[in-house]
Amino acid sequence: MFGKLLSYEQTNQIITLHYEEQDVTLHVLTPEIINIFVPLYTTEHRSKAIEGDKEQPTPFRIVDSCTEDGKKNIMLTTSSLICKIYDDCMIDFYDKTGNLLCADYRGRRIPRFELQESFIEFIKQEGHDVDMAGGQNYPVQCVKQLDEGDCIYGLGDKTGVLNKRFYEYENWNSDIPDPHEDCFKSLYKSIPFFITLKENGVYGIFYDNTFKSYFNFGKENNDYYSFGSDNGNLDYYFIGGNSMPDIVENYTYLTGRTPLPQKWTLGYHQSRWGYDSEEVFRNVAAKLKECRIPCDAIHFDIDYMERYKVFTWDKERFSDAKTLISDFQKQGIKTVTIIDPGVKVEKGYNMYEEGMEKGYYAKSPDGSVYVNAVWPGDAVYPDFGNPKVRDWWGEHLDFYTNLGVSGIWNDMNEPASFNGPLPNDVIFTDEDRPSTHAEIHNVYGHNMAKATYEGWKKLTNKRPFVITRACYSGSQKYSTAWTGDNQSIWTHLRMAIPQQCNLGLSGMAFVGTDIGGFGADTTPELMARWVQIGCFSPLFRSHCAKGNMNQEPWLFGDKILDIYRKYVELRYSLIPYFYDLCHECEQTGLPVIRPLVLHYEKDENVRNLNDEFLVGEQLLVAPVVEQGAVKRMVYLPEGIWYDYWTHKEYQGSQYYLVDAPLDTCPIFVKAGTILPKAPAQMYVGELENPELILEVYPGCGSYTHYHDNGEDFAYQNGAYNEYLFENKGDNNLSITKVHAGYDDYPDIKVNYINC
Ligand code: MIG
Repeated sequence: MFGKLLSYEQTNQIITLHYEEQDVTLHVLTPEIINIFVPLYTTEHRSKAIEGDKEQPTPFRIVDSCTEDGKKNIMLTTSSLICKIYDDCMIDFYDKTGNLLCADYRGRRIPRFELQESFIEFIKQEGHDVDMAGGQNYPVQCVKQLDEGDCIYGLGDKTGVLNKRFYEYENWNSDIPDPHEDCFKSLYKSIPFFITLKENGVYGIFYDNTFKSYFNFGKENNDYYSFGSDNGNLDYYFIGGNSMPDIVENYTYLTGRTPLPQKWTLGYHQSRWGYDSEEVFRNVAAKLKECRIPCDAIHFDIDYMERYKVFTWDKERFSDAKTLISDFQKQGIKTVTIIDPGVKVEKGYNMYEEGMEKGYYAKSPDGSVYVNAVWPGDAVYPDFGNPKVRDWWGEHLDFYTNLGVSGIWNDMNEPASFNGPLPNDVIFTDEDRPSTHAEIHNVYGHNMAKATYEGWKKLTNKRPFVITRACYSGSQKYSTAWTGDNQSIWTHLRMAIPQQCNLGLSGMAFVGTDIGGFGADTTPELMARWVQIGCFSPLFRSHCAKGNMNQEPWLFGDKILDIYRKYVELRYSLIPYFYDLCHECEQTGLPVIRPLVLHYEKDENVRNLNDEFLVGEQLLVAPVVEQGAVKRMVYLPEGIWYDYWTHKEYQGSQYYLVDAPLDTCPIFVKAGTILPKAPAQMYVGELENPELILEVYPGCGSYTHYHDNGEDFAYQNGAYNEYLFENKGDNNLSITKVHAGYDDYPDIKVNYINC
């Protein structure tokens, strides 16, 4: 398809390769990021994920050379990468020492097996799903070599295990209420970014294509992996770096980082689909207080609306939403409301009428407004790819800000539809040109979240709190996310760990799962174990489905309530640490919840570790994810670790069998840790200016702590404090204020943990 490499031209940092059949451009963005662009669909990138110019002045050299058999090739060298370019657009990447990182696959593709058409038809009769394990060719495609030990991470919210090697996935945002199984190819999110960890090196690839895409990580054949799409450009970024954190940092440099959230968003959130009247909501809030469960937010699912019409509030079931919301505020509870994209077709309904008049809804190819159905019945789809539609939607959010709502939860934005899928040719806008559902589908949620974030920011001037179900690469700039409709089953508790870890590696740092499980009925034990994982998710929310058993923490007896409270309180005590991690994330893109492999990539024992995770670098959590288990095996990586509860010392690089009765989630603290904590509160901000408590563990280490008003953007103009704590061991801690711009703590208490 490309033919021989004839010549090349260089314009600044862009190299155009002239092949016999096709031009290809290489763009050196930084010493570690190189874009490969084959304009199969448009001449420009038109990225939704990358905003602004990411090119940094980068010196590099190009030399012509020849392969052994006399074929022309060229070699491009930056300070970190070497890139060799051959005929047929074969491009290989090496690190600066000449160690091969990633080579295009030259061999013939050999699927693991092939079945005859007749046999496929035959076994389908019983309902078997015939999975050919790849072997397909897509109009846009890239095939790269795999080495024996390569592990692959990332790709957003996909089901299954942490390491995606040997699995196959698709990016097509899908609303799937059925139990999410390991073999599912897609879920709600499309994040075409993955990290390949090799025995000797690491790299990332961000494949910026919004069409339906396919990833086969060696399932088809152990010697290669492939990614491709139904349409669009072959447009990918090769991302180098010295370590996995470098790759994440570079990827989030490109696609953006999760901005610092308001502090209260790190508190506990109570939700349930089915809370449907003022009385029910007031009771939930009262019960939380009565049971002494700290809480910062209650979520209002679709039942607050008048017949599921977005931007309305039912007046019969809620006498006065404004008073309810302000009463909650007084108790320290914020209101978060759901907003779906589908707008009810109804004469006289302002959102419908206005949007129709302005031409803001997606259209069928014949020019009529496209109608499908969601909760409100017949509904139309706002065309969020049009900047005017985003502004319009954003302005209307004043309906919510005027009532005192504090955050918006965007659901159903894959977009979901009840009357069959939206046809691929439904017309949407891509910024300044018409586009199709086929191209826009995977960024529909992204654009909705962007509209929500930007509108909310204008209206409130506070850091917007947005939650989205569907997203694309780069959505982390606008929104947090939850993992959608999980179920109250143990496999989904287990899945919560790799899923959140991979989302974090894929740039989505502020995520969480529905605690207790959304669909199906939970059990007391599952509830207790879920909160022990959930309290470490940035988005710490209990939620469940209408039609399933209620799962408020007080419904399972005192023992479970006490356990639940213990972990909510643990979370509240750790909010300064979580807030620091959010600050770090805004700087570096490193997530809050991290797989161990992120910091211990050389350690083979953690490359496939699915049931432990790190919170930042200091805490290691090894929750129980098996029904009935009261002990579990824990692997601790190199160094010395301390049991958070008992302070028992452990030597790392070893497996241990540890006790984990129902009220205990094994947590380990790295030696030398300085853990910033807050005094107990029923909600963030209950104490006006709480002291800071530092728990100092044996060993040496340093830690930077960040502090600001937790609300607005003043910190961007310097209104924050930063402290450097240095643990010199032997109960000797020094505190230096390295940036002064905000109120001092009334006190910084130092608690030496003597183990
Ligand atoms: O079709 O708004 O994932 O969290 O409670 C169900 C009702 C629609 C799906 C979301 C879930 C939410 C529910 N929604």
